Amino acid sequence: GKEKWPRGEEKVWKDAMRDVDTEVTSITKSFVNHVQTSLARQPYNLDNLGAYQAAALSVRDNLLVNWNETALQYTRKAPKRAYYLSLEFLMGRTLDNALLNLGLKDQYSEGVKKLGFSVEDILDQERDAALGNGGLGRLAACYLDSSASQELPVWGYGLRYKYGIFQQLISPAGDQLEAPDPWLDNQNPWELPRLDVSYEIRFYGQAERLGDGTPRATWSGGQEVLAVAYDVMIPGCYTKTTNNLRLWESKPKRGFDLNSFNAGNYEGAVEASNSAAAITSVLYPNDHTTFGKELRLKQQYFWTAASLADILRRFKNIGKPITEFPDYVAIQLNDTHPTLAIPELMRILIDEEDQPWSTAWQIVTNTFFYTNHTVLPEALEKWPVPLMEHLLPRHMQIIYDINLLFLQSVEKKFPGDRDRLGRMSLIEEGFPKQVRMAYLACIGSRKVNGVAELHSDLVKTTILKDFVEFEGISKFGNVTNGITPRRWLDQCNPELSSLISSTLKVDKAVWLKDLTRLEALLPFTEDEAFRKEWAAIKQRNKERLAHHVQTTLGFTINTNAMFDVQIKRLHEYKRQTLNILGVIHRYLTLKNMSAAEKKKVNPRVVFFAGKAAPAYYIAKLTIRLIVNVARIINEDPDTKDLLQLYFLPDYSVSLAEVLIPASDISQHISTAGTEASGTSNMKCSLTRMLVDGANIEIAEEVGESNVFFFGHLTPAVEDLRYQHTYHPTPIEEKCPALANVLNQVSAGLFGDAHVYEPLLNTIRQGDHYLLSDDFDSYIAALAMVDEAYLDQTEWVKKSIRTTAKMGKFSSDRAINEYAESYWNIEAQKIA
Ligand code: NBG
Repeated sequence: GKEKWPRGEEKVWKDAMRDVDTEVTSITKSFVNHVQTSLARQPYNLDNLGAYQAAALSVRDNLLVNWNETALQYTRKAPKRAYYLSLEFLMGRTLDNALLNLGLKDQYSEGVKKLGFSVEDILDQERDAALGNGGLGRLAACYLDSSASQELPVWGYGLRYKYGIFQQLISPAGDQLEAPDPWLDNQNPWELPRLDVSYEIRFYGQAERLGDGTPRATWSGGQEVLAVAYDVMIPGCYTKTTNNLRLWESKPKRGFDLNSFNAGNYEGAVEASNSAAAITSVLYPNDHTTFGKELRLKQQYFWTAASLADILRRFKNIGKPITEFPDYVAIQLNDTHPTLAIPELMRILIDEEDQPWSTAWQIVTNTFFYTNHTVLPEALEKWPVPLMEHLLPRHMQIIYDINLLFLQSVEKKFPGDRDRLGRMSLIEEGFPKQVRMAYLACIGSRKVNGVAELHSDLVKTTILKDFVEFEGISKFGNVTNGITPRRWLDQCNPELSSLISSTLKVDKAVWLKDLTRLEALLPFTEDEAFRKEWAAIKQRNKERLAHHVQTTLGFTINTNAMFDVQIKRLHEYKRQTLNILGVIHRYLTLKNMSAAEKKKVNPRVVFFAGKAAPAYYIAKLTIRLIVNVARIINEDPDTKDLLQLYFLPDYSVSLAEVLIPASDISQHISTAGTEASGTSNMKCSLTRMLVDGANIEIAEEVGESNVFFFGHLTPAVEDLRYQHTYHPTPIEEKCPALANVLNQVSAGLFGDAHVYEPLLNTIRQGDHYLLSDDFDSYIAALAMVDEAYLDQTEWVKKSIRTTAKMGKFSSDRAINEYAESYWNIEAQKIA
């Protein structure tokens, strides 16, 4: 039939348009006003997308007031500020988060309902801002939320990629396919283009030392590109403080070259403008690998140079001498990606501010802080010297100068230790020579930290060992990662959030900003009614996920089963392969069971989600194996009631928000010592496994009986690898159960007999990630999980206890550690 127009109550629409104050709240007024003016649409003919845009613009008006007041106050009071430089900000959706932080969710839900919309439908229209690969980018987003919520003067600086992380599709054969993510196509109501804030950024050209007894040089020629600012408001939770995330877009300096255009060379004319725009066109979809691509280096310099120019201009407005820069500015380097900020600030101080070398170096080394996010060797950034000399000739000179002085001081402390000089040099010998960015970041920073206790210890004892010996241990610290409880509890699990508030009789405004208050839940583990409600919420969250999968993929999921999730980037070190081989083992075991034995088995649904880097062949093969195993076992009448398996395509922040609250158990099963911290372990906050990253600290907090550990510990890993290389034992001997699983795959039980050989061979030969060492113990741990799940009372108690003890893992705790022990900044009350 014909749809009724307008949706909702006609009187509310009319009153809002005529601006009379009857039942109409200011919310419906501003909503309808945006429909008519900003969107230029007829209010009677509005779809969900239009409604989302109107709601977003209306909420944005609220944020703008706070954002302006915050900026004004920072300018007036000129406190020391911190800047978080990150090449990735994995923000996800904004509307729900903004509504909750402003405390306006209920009013908006009611307002849009009167106009004929459901707030859930509206929220669902928003596209994720997916300007990141995984944990590193999501951590940056959590830290922005926490900075604003803790009223800290922190700004983020990043790039405004036209295309975020690719959309993942699964082909009929089960392969990952990548499609572009044109997230800006529907316009982005959350960004404010600041055409008035722009800087010229130079590439290539010539650097010439003045040779006048000063360290100064000139840098000229080459290509000049414009960096234009786009601002994104970052609202704190129940506070006026609304900070800023400034993202740079690249533009050609002048439209295009008119001379070539007039001479009929249209293509030549637009070429230069294309190459300028290309810099911020796409996020590189790799984590934990570097490729030495010129465009990536361009991104890094473009972004750090624009950000530093902006920070410097703001500092200069205070009118203090440049030597006081570190008293007003702390700059956090999120991994090595922004390390060029170090030689860039040196260049500005020396060539433009005319400072002596030692003063400049003093300023630099008091301004920067460096966080390392991985010890995997393939992830440590190195840039070829010839590329650096070509693209950034002046910076390469400065790096050589830094290196010379640095090695002289090393030589002084360790005379004659040539090996040490070679190991510590910023330049790695070879063809070509390469600049070691982690070393540059380390010596150019005031402090260096890792992201979990275990990881920070590994940083100090492995990759930066020589630097600890040279600079002293006090420069090296740890800040264990955290996650924001606003998004990862209140927003994604609203029922649990209200149960917590009503049980504790504490407003969520309080406990969401002091997560240690969850400890007061502990006594309620003994309260049966509370436990029932806790379990019922989990059940409804599982049904919500099942509904999502049914409507998007058409699969029917058994919601009476245990939900077991592994959701994160695909990577060998994260061992999704161990998990899928474990699933096959379970399948084979079930196939051999009698009907009576099967009766005792608790059904399990295993979910995988995650993207693989497009060039990461083995990770993509793992996806293909998961998809094809799923096809066989989900159809097998012998087992399908007891075991289901799904690969959910296109993992994203918003998919995580549906998956995480529905999980009974989550797998964090990286080889010991390889996962720096992990943050999905905190998000899933129930039962997790293995002794890596922050899992150990989680177990310390929640109690070992609430997690399931297995496998070898970090100190054993090197020995085991040595054994693999020099005394290999055939898998048949070492681990018959695993050998059987591998043979079944090889024999074609899941189709494509030959296709998986390269994946299986990573285990048969070398087995760098120690699957054959840990498989038996992994299977035993899974059996313990099954066992524990049978006692539902105790299981729910475990779940409550775990949540109650998660206080430490709030990103508020983490950001306060950075603020106090690293940046030395203080909270600012915005009146
Ligand atoms: C990742 C680690 C994770 C960690 C996040 C955030 C990189 C280079 N590192 O373990 O692998 O949780 O950083 O610190 O992406």
